[in-house]
Amino acid sequence: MRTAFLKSTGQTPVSRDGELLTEAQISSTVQDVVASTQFIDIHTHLFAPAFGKLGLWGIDELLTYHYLEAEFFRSSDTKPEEYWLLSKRDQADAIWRTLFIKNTPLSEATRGVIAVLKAFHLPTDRPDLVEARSFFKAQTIEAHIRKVLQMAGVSTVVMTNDPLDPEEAAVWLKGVASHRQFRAVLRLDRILCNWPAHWQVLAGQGYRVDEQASGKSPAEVRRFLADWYKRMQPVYMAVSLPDTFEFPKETTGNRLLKEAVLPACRELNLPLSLMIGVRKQVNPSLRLAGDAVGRADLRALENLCREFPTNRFLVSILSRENQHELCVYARKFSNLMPFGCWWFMNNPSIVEEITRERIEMLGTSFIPQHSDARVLEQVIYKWNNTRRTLARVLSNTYRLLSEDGRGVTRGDIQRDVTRLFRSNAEAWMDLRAPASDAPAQAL
Ligand code: RAT
Ligand code: ZN
Repeated sequence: MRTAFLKSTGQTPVSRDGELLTEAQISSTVQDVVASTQFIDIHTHLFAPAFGKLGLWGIDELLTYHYLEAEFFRSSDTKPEEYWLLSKRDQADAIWRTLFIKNTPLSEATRGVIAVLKAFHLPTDRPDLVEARSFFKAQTIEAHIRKVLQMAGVSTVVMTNDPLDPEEAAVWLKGVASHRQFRAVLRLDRILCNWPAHWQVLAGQGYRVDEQASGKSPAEVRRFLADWYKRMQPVYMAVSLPDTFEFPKETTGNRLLKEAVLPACRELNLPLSLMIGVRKQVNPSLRLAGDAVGRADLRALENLCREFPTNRFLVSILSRENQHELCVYARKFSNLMPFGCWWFMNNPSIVEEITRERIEMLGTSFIPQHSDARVLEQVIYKWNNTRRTLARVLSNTYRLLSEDGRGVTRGDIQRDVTRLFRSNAEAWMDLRAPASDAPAQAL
């Protein structure tokens, strides 16, 4: 069927797969395609089962997510120092009572817990968590992971792997079997943002580095990254940077960025993810929930994209005020890939605004979302929310396109959704399953 506009101009549609959709069909087709396409989740804090206790899942972890802890302290008389003394189970009970029973769970993060409970047919309004706890206790992790990823419509999740985290490094050093659905990322925060506190760990492992990152240090950090590349087979390297990040500026972090990380990314053909705009620990008593946001000067990003045209930068920005500039820079530099609506940006109203803006300025040449899930089951609600918002934004965009004179087919919609949620990531990262499931070599 052709659109009214095409009929009225007498224009012959170009030959493309499928019939042109009417306005009424556009929205149902978009919903269908968005629901049936398997997405790649390019940034999470989840772990493959081989990492044991590092991988968080279940009701107590869902309720003690730091997004909920921040909300809890606003509605409870419990002081952070009292809360941290409680067991995880007691913390979860306190949050459930405060945010879900004494108050209506209206916020994005609280609604997320409700959506997860509903997805598993668990009660959403009981005063206690007995049923939910016994459900999660009965799950075995491997099968549960498969089921949850399938429910979320996600084929592959990208982890966040810190080689300087002692607990995590110990697992890698033992040798980890690769997992079909979990890919690694080499996270560099400790190296690039707090070198003075961490250089000795590298020195202790035989890398000839010093506190000033002088002399051979950058070359030795490159050797360290190459060694960890062999262990992790990461799909990119990543760092989260403060709102005050400047480049170029003579700092230890920038020297290591320029002389170690960027050359290593070029040699290994890996993109570098820059997540810019965090203001760490504005309220340390809240621990992980104590970070905030600041507007960044994106000229630092401009300088990096221009000075290092053979490096590729995957970029997410924390401040709403920076989002438009990010789109403008992406129009200037094809080695810049905007991704996701990160952390404080991951609310439906803001996701809608940012995604609309990105489509208007970049078409499909960006990656709209990642889940940032820290607790396995969060992928269910986070991706459900993304699909809901995306379907609205895309339907509206296709309706406008159709009105403007270019009818759309299901094939067009499928190609676009696949590009947004799969092919852009695949083109930037090698996401093919590692060759064998044999344990990675312990180096
Ligand atoms: O969104 C979060 O959970 C934050 O705490 C951060 O972990 C952030 O996503 C990051 O990767 O630094
Ligand atoms: Zn994250």
